Amino acid sequence: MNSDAAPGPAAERSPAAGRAPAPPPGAAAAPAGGSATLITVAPTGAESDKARVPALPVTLGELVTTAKECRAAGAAVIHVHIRDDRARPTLDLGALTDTVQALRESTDLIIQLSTGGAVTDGFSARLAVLDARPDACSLTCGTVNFGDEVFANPWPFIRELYARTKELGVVPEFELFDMGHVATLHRLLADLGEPHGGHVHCDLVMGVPGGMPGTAAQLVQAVAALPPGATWSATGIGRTSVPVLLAALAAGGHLRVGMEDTTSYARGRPVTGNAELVERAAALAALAQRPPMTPGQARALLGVSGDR
Ligand code: KMH
Ligand code: ZN
Repeated sequence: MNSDAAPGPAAERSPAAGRAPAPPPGAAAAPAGGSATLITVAPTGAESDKARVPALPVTLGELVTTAKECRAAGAAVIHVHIRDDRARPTLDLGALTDTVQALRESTDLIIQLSTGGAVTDGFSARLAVLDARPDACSLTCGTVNFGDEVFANPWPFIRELYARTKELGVVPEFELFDMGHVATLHRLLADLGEPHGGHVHCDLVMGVPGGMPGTAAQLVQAVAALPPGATWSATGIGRTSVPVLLAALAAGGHLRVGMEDTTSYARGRPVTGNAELVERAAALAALAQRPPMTPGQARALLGVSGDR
């Protein structure tokens, strides 16, 4: 969805830096980032067309190169969608497994596979993504209008996917496109308990046409509604990318950037590669006195074990 318009310095605190103390229920969340910022890169997505966005990484080679560049620029997590040999989105399990292996061999990034896929993907294929044995996965907490399409996430699917993450030891990141998704996250945790890894981390996906707007006021409202002790990242789609990034830093959150979410660096200036989006995020995080987290620090924050 894109509606446009040197490894990070080590954090100054312990590897657990970035995990927030639990605020009382209902209170505005305490700063979620400690002294370091978790940067996730989402390099590809399922929506942009390679013919229109030539810099989009769609082959395994392009993805590995992008991953290394983004790691060097300050990313700690990579959110992965893959494409087939005609650059169309695919959830082919063999290709996903090869991708996890290749990324694991070439970087120390936390590998988070998308279980959202494309709006056309069925539930069984989306569940099967976990069989590629990533470190982590996205888990969207509700259905949302998605431009002219619908991104379907009914409760029974959410519940089954979450249960499967716990069985397989995959750390979920809860994707929240709307305030109703926050309510569903509370319901999910009440029903099935804490995630694998023992820590709740969310990503506010803002500015999707049909979801919550990418504004500072909306971000503050969403953060205040998160479960106590949760950490969070935010990403703004399209032209909301920079405002959401700045609001997230100001509110103590973490960041997701990448060509899945925006293909314009600035008005009229296409992104030339994912690394420049990570570089900008890392520079702004450093300016905010919260430099990028290393993957090792991110593993400690998120509860991702390093032994897969
Ligand atoms: N491509 C969107 C329909 C996710 O990765 O989990 C869904 C998406 C969310 O990108
Ligand atoms: Zn995605």
